[in-house]
Amino acid sequence: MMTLHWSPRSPFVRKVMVAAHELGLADRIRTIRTVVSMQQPARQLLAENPLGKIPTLVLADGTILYDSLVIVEYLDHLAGGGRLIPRDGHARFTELRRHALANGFLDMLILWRNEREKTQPLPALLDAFAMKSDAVLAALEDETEAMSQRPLGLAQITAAIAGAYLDFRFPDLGWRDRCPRFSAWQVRFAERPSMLATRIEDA
Ligand SMILES: N[C@@H](CCC(=O)N[C@@H](CS)C(=O)NCC(=O)O)C(=O)O
Repeated sequence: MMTLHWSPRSPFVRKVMVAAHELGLADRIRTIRTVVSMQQPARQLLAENPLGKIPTLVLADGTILYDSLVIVEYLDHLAGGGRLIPRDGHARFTELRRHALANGFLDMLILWRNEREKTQPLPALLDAFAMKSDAVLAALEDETEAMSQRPLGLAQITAAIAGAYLDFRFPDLGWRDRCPRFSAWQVRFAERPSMLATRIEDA
């Protein structure tokens, strides 16, 4: 049995859990609720992951894995390899680059949310986040068709989770009206059992 430091709100944890469901490995993962905050690092977690972040996965033999990309690579390897991240060639690097786009978007959304919740957010930073977010959404809209023609993979999982995270934390952004193709694709993807089983919630 593997143990995953988990929270129902983290999009990175969700990425790992969606991958586990898609690979048929979810029942080999025990989740433990781990509360993290940038302002108050969780002491116990630091012993396992010095970065103090979730997801962090502890294997049966005590081996510790982070971050979410490494954990998904490991799960994919357990499931035979090359299933969510193609093994080689152009397909592999396109998958990883698209994952980096959606994952970098999530990293940025977390920083953006922190900034805008401050009593005195830096206007230049808020403008920069808005500008980059527009550019990422335009790229996702542009790439939706090509991405959706690929077999299920980590890029699709991460992009769909980013869309759901926008609904959850940035309902004011109006991304669905601005990205009709990405939005329609995301709605369909969100119906997968792996997505339904891992819905993000404020709990
Ligand atoms: N690059 C990391 C990002 C993980 C991450 O930022 N997790 C957040 C929760 S959504 C966290 O643990 N934050 C606590 C902190 O930054 O101290 C990954 O892909 O796993």
